[in-house]
Parts: sequence; C-alpha cells; structure tokens
Amino acid sequence: MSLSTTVLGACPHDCPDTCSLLTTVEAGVALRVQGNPAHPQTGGVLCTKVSRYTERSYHPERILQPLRRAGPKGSGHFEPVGWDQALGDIAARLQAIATRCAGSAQAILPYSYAGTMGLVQGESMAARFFNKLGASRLDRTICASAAGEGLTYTLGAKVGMRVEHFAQSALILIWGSNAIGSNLHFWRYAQEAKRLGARLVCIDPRRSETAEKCHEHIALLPGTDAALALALMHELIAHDWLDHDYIARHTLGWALLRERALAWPPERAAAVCAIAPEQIRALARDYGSCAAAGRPAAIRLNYGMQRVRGGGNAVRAVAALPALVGAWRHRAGGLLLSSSGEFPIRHEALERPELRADKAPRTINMSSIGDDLLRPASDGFGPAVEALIVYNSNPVAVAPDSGRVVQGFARENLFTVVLEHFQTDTADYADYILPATTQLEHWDIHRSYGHTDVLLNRPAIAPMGQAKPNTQIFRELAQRMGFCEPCFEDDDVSLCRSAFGERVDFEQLLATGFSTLALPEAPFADGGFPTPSGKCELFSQRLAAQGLDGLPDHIPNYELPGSSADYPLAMISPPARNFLNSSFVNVKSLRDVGAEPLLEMSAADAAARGLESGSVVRVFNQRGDYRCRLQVSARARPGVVNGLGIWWRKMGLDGHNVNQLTSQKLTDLGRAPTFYDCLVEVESAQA
Ligand SMILES: Nc1nc2c(c(=O)[nH]1)N[C@H]1C(S)=C(S)[C@@H](COP(=O)(O)OP(=O)(O)OC[C@H]3O[C@@H](n4cnc5c(=O)[nH]c(N)nc54)[C@H](O)[C@@H]3O)O[C@H]1N2
Ligand SMILES: Nc1nc2c(c(=O)[nH]1)N[C@H]1C(S)=C(S)[C@@H](COP(=O)(O)OP(=O)(O)OC[C@H]3O[C@@H](n4cnc5c(=O)[nH]c(N)nc54)[C@H](O)[C@@H]3O)O[C@H]1N2
Ligand code: SF4
Ligand SMILES: [Mo]
Repeated sequence: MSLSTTVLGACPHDCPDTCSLLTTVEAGVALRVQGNPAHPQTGGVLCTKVSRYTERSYHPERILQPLRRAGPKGSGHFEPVGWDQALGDIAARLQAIATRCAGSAQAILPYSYAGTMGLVQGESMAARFFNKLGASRLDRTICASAAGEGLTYTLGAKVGMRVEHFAQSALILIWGSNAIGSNLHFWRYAQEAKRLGARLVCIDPRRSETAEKCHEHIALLPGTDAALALALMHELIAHDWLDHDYIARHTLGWALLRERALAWPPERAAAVCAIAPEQIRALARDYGSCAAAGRPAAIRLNYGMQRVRGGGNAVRAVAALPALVGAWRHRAGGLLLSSSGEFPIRHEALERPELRADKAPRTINMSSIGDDLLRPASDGFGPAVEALIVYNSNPVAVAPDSGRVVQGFARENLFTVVLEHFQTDTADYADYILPATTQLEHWDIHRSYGHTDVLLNRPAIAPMGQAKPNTQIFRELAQRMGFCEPCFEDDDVSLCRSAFGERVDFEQLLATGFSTLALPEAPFADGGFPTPSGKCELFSQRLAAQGLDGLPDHIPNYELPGSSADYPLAMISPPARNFLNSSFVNVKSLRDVGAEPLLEMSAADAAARGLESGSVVRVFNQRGDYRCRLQVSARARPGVVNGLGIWWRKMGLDGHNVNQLTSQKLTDLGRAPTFYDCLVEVESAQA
C-alpha cells in the first residue's frame, strides 16, 4: 500500500483569485486537487473548473509528443516526430529568417497570453529567447490594457483596496463583474458583508448569476458606464455629498471635472444608458449618503466594462468616484480593479531585455493579429510576419474577427509553432505542435490580480509523456540557435527565486506555498497616490500632453445600439461560468453543463423575430456569421444579446465561435479589443 502525499501549488489560470492548491499524489499519480484551507484567500474552496484539474491533466487527448504537420494547413492532421528533429528543424527555420539581413528577425513573432499566469512558464525563458533573437515584440492587450491604462492615469498604478476588506463594506458596487463566475473568492467577502447588512448593487447589461443575487441590478447598455459615472458625480454635487477636504488635499483637476459632470444630469445619462433616471438618483443617494455618513462605500470594478471603444475613459470616470466622497479614508472603502501593481516583480531579471543589445524590434498588437498576419512588408510595418511561436494562448479562438485571424493562420508561407496541452483551434494551424507540461508537472511562481499574496507552485507529478515545461522548450531552442549566455541555463527553481529576489521570503513560500505582501491597510487614506502629482488625477496632464482629453468622458461605442437598421442588437460575449476563456471547453464533464454554445435573448426581441427558445439561430453582421442555440432568457435585456464564450470553433455548431462577429477596432486607451462593442442581427438558422 502506497502512502499519499499532498503537494502545494497555485492555480495557474487567468482568474483574479489565484487559489492555493493541494494536490493529493499517490504512487506518482495526482488523485485530486483541492483548495488549501490554510490559505485565507482560498479558504479551502476551488471553483468547479479547477476541481476538475486532474481530469484536464490526464485528459486522453493531451498532446504528449511533438507533432509535425502532415496535411494542408489547418487540416489538423499531424504525425509524431522526435524532439531532436522538431527542435532542430524549428531552430533552422528561425535561424534562416533571423540571419537574412539586419532586422530580419522581426519577421518572427511570439504570441502568448495568460494560459498560465505563472511568471516562469510565462515570460521568463521565452522572453529571453525572443529578446536575444531580436524578434518582434508583442503588445499584450487582449484582456485588460484599456482599464489598466485608465486606472494608471487616475490612481497611478494597478492598485487599490485589499480584497479582504470588502467584508466590512457597507455598500458594494459590483461594476462590470460577474463575480460568482469569474471572481468567486471576492464574492465570498461580499456575501460576508451582505450578512452584516451591506447593500450590494450590480451594474451589468446582463442579469448575471451575480446580478440576480444583489439588492439592485442596473442593466445599462454596454459601453455607457462613463455616462452613468458622470451622472453620479452630478448628483454628488447637487446634494453636496462630497468630501471637500479630501478633494482639496488629495485630488487634481476637480474644478474641471465638476464642470463636465454638471453637463450630465440623470435624465441625460438615463437616455444614453437606457435605464430609468430614478435608478441613477437612487444609486447616487446610496453611494453619496453612505460615504457622507462615514460608512465604507466600495467598488469592485472589473474588466467587463472596458471591452468597448470608451473603456479606458469609463474606468477613469469610475475610478474618480471614491476620491470625491472620501471613500478611501476607510480600509473597506475605495475601489479595486486589479492588485497586480502591488507586486514587486523583477521583470528585468526574468526577461533580460539587455539581450536585445542594439536591436530595436517593432511591436505588434496581439489584438489585431488578424490584420497583422495578412500585412505585406512595408515601410511603416517592416517585414511581413513569417514565423509565429504561440504559447499560453489560443488566438484562433480568442482573438477578435476570427475570419481574418483564420485567414492569417492559413497562410502557406507562415511557419507556426504551437506549445500546447491540447490540439486547440490554433494548434490545428501549426507546422509543429510541442507538448507542454501542465501546472501539476512544473515549477512556477505567481502573483495575483485580485489579492496580494505571492504563491509558489511545486510540481506534483513528473511530466507526462514527452511533455516539457515552456522554459525547457525555449532553453533547448536557445541551445540549438547557439545562444550561449549563461542565463539560458538557469533552472526553473532559480527562475522562481529571481522573480522577487529578496523582496519575498522564498523559504516561507517553500514551506507554506504563499506569502502575503506587507501593505498599508487603507492605501490612500492620506492620499499618496502613485501618480506624478501624488494625487488622484481627475484631470491628467499626461493625457493632455498626448493631445488627448485630460478629463474622463463618455465615448459612445463604435457600433452604437440604434445606429444600424441591419444590425439592431448589441452583442456582448462574457465568459461561460464553467470555462476559463477557451480552456476547459474540451473537458467533457464541464462541457456537459452547457453542451452547446448559447445566445441569450430577451423575450421581446425573440418575439419580434419569431424565434423560439431552444432553436438554432444564425447570428450575423458584416464580419461573418455564427450558429448557436437560442435561449430566451431574462438574463438578456431588450436590445442586447449575450453570446456566452469562448467555445472552441471546432466544437461549435458550424466550426465558428462568437469571435467570428467581433471586430479588431481598438479602445480609446490601451490599444485593447472591443469585444463587447459589436452589433448583430439574429434570425432562424433555417431562414
Ligand atoms: N469562470 C470564468 N472565470 C473567469 C474567466 C472565464 O472565462 N471563466 N475569465 C478570466 C479572465 S481572462 C478575465 S479577464 C476575467 C473577466 O471577468 P470580468 O473582469 O468580470 O469581465 P467579464 O467576465 O468580461 O465581464 C463581467 C461582466 O461585465 C458585463 N459587461 C459587459 N459589458 C459591459 C459594460 O459595457 N458595462 C458593464 N458595466 N458591464 C458589462 C458582462 O455582462 C459580465 O457579466 O475573469 C476571469 N475569470
Ligand atoms: N468574444 C470574446 N473573446 C474574448 C474574451 C471575451 O470575453 N469575449 N475575453 C478575452 C480575454 S479577457 C482574454 S484574457 C483572452 C484569453 O485568451 P487566452 O489567454 O488565449 O486564453 P485561453 O483561451 O484560456 O487559452 C490559453 C491556452 O494556453 C494553454 N496553456 C495553459 N497552460 C499552459 C502552459 O503551461 N504551457 C503552454 N504552452 N500552454 C498552456 C491552454 O491549454 C490554452 O489552450 O480571450 C479574450 N477573448
Ligand atoms: S480558476 Fe480562479 S477560482 Fe478557480 S481555482 Fe483557479 S484561481 Fe481559484
Ligand atoms: Mo482576461
């Protein structure tokens, strides 16, 4: 009888909660993954998806050996090949591109995102490799950069309230967040606050799992949050629910913002948001009078509200609110969007930008990969992309305007390597698929964007089959390319150590799996914002200096509801609760929950089109079409349909997913995609 052991780990997924994991291992086999009860943020609880992590790691379709294309591009036909041959051929192909002439290595592009959030299996050895090569750099904008920039221009960094203090808030605005689906461990704190008498308000076009459990749900049209925030300011001014002392001492530009807000009476915003003016007045009263009474008013802002043209400005407008009412004075008041800026990560030590030496490669935006793969060489752009190395991402499924993305990946003269666990939509287009380890099989170190603990992940089992960690694949590629700097030999434990250096106690991480950053309880109670002025910058000189509006404003969507007779419905495509972006779509027990891609539509919109719940519909616009099952549902407000994401294209009804419809237009700040700024029409699939 073999003894079982438990191994401390960290959830690698792109989720603000970064849970501490306990994996039970017996005879070299991981039996189950559980939440670590000793980690307060995890509280012993995992979401449904990651409770199935062993099912994902031991999935019969795991890629466990290198594969080489054995059919036309995109056919998905591959043959096994040895590591030596695969790496040798890949290195030779990259070498030929890189040595052609000065700057030609820019024809090579890495494409990665947050398939794992680990700092080591993310951008460490991979970044070193591409830096040394002089490859094009990737602008990693696909998720959070509009909000990230908006927040940074206002508060100075991606910082804010500590999540645990929401448990003591008297009022919580859950703004652009389906916490029950995407931020479960925050929701636990919100529930605690609710039990203690807090009022919960959800601001979301969709009546999400979270919205239905709040006291109030404000179902505004997508892309109208700045109008709502400006009208709230209008009411704060009209009723003098302002903290004049805090404004005078710790903000910059209030006189200017005040003037702009006075142009937004509730009636004007209500017309833009398509909600009742009374809902805006009531929310302003809740927020203003709560703070004025010295009770903590908190905002959990999230990324759902910034996937539209004006997303950056909307975040600026919302992020101004806590300073106006002095909510930051209390540790349970203020705002949290992301805590990632709190972590003292030594990115230079991990990525080694000095390896670029005198090379100054261009940067390509991952959110416009569809267009960029199809661009010929030109003076402005540089060389056409000839080689693409994808890891930790599934762009064919997740990038906007997939019609164009697929066309780019299908180019016969594009050499594509995909490091993956599974044969995803993207892997289908690879010339080589290289088998990567999962979190159970490698070392890593993690920050969080929802709490302020560092977590260490130890391998629980040996790499499966011939799989290798991303780091090892890039180490071996570097060796074959003749990169002889000693940093290409650093092992994964050394990389974990170097991520924070002396700034985090590594021995404690080895012992307990996590370490909490020492941070002030109420970060801005006495101002001290990390902006150039040290104040909350309601007016941003830095934006004005770029010729942009220094004040936040409502910027209407590119695809404004009501502006097109052909496409009268606004479509948003937030995540389905049981998937993590496009990860887990191939885990059968999770797919069985919502066996097919769904479109939620209000009863009024369905009746107007003669559509029945359960029927297959065609959703379409000028960019393409997509078939899925209609669900007539109170979760959808009139005028807005919800196309829950992000299915693998090949598991959909017609080999497409919702991104067939989304556009490559970018946000006002941060060069991010506008997934939720998208007009469509829906008809019966029989039509
Ligand atoms: N279960 C699960 N959890 C996840 C993910 C997942 O795929 N599945 N994805 C992870 C990732 S990568 C991220 S970035 C986060 C995303 O999680 P969030 O940051 O919460 O963002 P979204 O899920 O995109 O959207 C949240 C809510 O915003 C609403 N929304 C859409 N448009 C607007 C708008 O214009 N205004 C307002 N106020 N609300 C709007 C949506 O209906 C949705 O309910 O979650 C992470 N966690
Ligand atoms: N329509 C629509 N589109 C969206 C969104 C939306 O809300 N609506 N959300 C957007 C957002 S917020 C985001 S963050 C992006 C997410 O887009 P991605 O970051 O591409 O996320 P995933 O779809 O989960 O794909 C990650 C892939 O990485 C692989 N992977 C995981 N760990 C490892 C590893 O250790 N090594 C290697 N080599 N591979 C690994 C997984 O198997 C998976 O296939 O999608 C965006 N796309
Ligand atoms: S996906 Fe999020 S909630 Fe689920 S285990 Fe991972 S960190 Fe925790
Ligand atoms: Mo994301």
